[in-house]
Amino acid sequence: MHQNEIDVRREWLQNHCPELAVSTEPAVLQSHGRDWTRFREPRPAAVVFPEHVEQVVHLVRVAAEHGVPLVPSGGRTGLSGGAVAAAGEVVVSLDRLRRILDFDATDRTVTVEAGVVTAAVQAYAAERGLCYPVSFGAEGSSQIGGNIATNAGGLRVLRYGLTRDWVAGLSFVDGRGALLECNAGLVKNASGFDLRHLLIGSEGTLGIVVRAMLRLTDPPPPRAAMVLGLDRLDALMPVFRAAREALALSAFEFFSATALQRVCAHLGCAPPLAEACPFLVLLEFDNPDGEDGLSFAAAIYDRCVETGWVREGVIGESATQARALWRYREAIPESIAAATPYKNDLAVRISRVPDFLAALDGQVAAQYPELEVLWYGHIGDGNLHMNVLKPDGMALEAFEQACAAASRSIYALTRSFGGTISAEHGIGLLKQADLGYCRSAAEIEHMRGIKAVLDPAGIMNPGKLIAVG
Ligand code: S2G
Ligand code: ZN
Repeated sequence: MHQNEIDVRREWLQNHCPELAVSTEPAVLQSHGRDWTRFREPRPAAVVFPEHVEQVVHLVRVAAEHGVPLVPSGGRTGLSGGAVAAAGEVVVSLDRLRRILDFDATDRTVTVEAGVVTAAVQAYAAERGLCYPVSFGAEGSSQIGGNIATNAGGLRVLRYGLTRDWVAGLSFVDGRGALLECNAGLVKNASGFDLRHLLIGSEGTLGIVVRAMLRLTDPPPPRAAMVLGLDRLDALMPVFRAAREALALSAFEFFSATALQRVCAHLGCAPPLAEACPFLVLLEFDNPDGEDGLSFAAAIYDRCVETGWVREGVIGESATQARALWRYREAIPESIAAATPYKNDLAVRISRVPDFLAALDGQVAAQYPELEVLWYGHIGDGNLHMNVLKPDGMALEAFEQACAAASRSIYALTRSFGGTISAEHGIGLLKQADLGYCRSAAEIEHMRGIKAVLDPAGIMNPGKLIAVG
């Protein structure tokens, strides 16, 4: 978009939304015009900071009248370019919609505005003897509105499911500027389509989530964690099945030795095991009985070693020890960020993981012979993060093109296993052209139809998730 068009859009904002806080500072355009992806240069016309829901309603109403594209922006921790504004759009930051509006101990719900940070909800629940259990590395900066827009999953989906499972109600502004309240905390409500679940995972393309009523649950019992070293990928699922049969698992994570090397270099720490095993598993489980309860874990460990699935392992019995073990897994994204990773976020049914991993391993070696590939992810959910690291000397555009080309065959393989090309990071901008690898033409046509109803002017996060027209 040319500068004079951007200037016209800024003037439009000033004339139609004079009460709205607006920034056109280059630093703000840069920081708020993107998420964690680095493959597109942000170039929004402006960033607005509504302080009340009514301001969002008015902005969307006039934007729909004048065809002004809007990009909702939360914690900007997205990983598929869903919050990138690269074409003169107006970024709608939810940063200032940060109120905790209500708590009900009987319903066990907390009602928050969309800009409330995930970790703030977790702390608020804990102060009241409850727990908001959706947890992931970015929780200290991600916002509830963005978590809902991408149906964020994270580290304990195995036990608690996804954000979708914890939204008792939500309010959103649709593409015409209408404010809709969905479900309002009812446990049962058999009164037709549940629009709440349309908005969850819609990546800002159907409307802007402005409030949410979140379910809370009992705090977890004391937990312990184990890191196990494996020599072979095909040992992964037998270990998972053995652990799940004997322990009350809350997480079952996997990462490769190369990922661990990056973490140890980044944190300046020693690895968790004496020997360098090619694959590692971190599992977390309820351990209410402390030292006495570890006999089950020890028995599982012994069985896995005897069968040759596991070479060695370490247990973190206390909360502090378990946290130290978690750090090896949680620190992977930050440890590789400087290498501009190209992220594949794949998932297949859990039962298909062994064959899928074996097929993928071979294909990746063929597709990326010269590139460093890291594997990690939530194997307990069938979700695998395969990150390709950009070599220092390689230009970003050439790197992205090489990875995107290789991704097509990886997506085709994923499709052949009935899997998805985006397990939790969303489709956003970066995978929009590849949606057909995991959704049928008929589904995509209906998705377009739903968008046409909720966003008839096509101003909601255009170019993300589904190509319109
Ligand atoms: C994970 C977080 C983001 C990333 O660590 O499970 O979903 O960089 C990811 O992959
Ligand atoms: Zn993940």
